[in-house]
Amino acid sequence: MNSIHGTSLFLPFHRYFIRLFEQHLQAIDATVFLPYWDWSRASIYQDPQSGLVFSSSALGSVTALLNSNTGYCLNIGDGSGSTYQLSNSGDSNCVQRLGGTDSSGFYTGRIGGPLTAPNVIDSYTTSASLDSFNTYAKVIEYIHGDVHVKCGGDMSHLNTSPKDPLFFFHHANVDRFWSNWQSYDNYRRQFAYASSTSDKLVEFTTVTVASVLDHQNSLCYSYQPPASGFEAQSEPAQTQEALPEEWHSMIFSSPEEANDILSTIASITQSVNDDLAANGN
Ligand SMILES: [Cu+2]
Repeated sequence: MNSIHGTSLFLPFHRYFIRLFEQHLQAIDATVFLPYWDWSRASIYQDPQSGLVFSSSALGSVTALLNSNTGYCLNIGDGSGSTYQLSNSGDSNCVQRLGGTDSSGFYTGRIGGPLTAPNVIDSYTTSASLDSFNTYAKVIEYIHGDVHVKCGGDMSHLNTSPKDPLFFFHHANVDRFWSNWQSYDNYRRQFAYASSTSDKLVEFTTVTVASVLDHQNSLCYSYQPPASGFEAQSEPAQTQEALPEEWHSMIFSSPEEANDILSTIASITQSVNDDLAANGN
């Protein structure tokens, strides 16, 4: 796992992983597609726990319900009124989600924190300081880690997060942001990468980075823009809370790199706020 996180493979690996998941779903029902969970908009427009994603007919509640027999176990819906408790084939534990346990997270209506508001995410796409693949990938990986942590339970740990189906919705959104970054300067960024594009995607031993850089033509999918009513709204950016050590040390290979990336985030935060102030907001 650690050859994926904190390396250039983070974005390409997860792109292939979520597409593979979607293909498995489509083998059962060809009309199914993997939705993205746009936590940047969700955090502004709705109390996340009352949103569609976290309903009993969809991906279950923010905090798994306590059952006296099973403990805190996540129940998800099938859209027709039935719910299922998710268990793991690998162990006897049920899947856990404990988003509500972080009082600064879900219940204040901020999933990834104000740093992830739509205008701030857009600024990651357009900022000259994130023009290199490596810097962009590190910033997005850091931000994405906060969403994992705020979801709590299995989502908050590296080795268990894919047990929660929310993982795939979350990573579809991360992948969409990368796609936006790529298409912002297609000529230079479509095939931009920080290492050799003939590198393999670790567990997917025959799949190269090169084969996933153009998702539209190579993997046959694209993203629809957010539905109307969910247009981006400009919000002041705030300083990111520090990630727990588990995530911090996984993403950054050295204190110098952590300093570089966190100060890049801080300077973008500053310029987003300067722009807002200049525009009278
Ligand atoms: Cu992740």
